[in-house]
Amino acid sequence: MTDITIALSKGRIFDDTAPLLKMAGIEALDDPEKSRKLILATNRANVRLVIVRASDVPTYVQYGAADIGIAGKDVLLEHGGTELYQPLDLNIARCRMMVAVPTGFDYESAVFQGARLRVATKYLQTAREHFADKGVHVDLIKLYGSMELAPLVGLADAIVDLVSTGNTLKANNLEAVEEIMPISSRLIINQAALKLKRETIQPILKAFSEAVEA
Ligand code: PRT
Ligand code: MG
Repeated sequence: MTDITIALSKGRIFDDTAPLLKMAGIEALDDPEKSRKLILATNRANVRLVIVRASDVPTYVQYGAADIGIAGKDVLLEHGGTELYQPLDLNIARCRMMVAVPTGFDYESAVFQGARLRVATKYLQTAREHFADKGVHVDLIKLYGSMELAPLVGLADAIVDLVSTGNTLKANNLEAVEEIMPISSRLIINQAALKLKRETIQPILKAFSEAVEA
């Protein structure tokens, strides 16, 4: 049996993926929230899970350190998706990529005037493309977390961030003013692995797509 390594992050992606894995006959022997292990064995001797930072998943798969990965579209857009086969939208960990501003800020006027807008975000590629399409000049400020703080302390006029319930925005007196795109997580596969390990990967892929349909 060919060995298969699946890369995913703990938290919401693991939580939403576990039922799909189960339907594909794969169950982790440890809970990543409780264990400190980074490599988790599964009920299948030839399948293991590696627990990595969400934004590192495409890198592990790109270089073949993992054969399969599960990553958000937000992460894949920033990574560029080079050399990754992306056969399946798993429809999990869903949220929306949005532009948000302090409540009451006149975003429509700010973008129509052609005035420069300062935008703080972790998603530089996505933000750059979005504002370029609108013909709006932006100064992008790269942050690694808590984007919501930036407009409150004068670091930026607006942020580009993921929104699910909207509670984080509300708690910080911000409001979403534009949706950039809906986001969900996708299955990604190393292209060489797909060819070399086809007999093992294909049934897993099939089981995943049936689980998503169900
Ligand atoms: O947390 P860490 O810094 O390690 O990395 P990460 O944030 O990239 O990972 P993780 O596990 O938090 O998210 C993994 C993936 O889940 C992301 O890449 C998205 O595709 C997806 N996802 C779905 C989300 C959300 N929903 C989400 N709400 N990722 C982040 N958020 C954050 C958002 O950035 C904001 O800070 O939650 C906050 C808003 O939530 P609400 O419910 O208050 O709107
Ligand atoms: Mg997070």
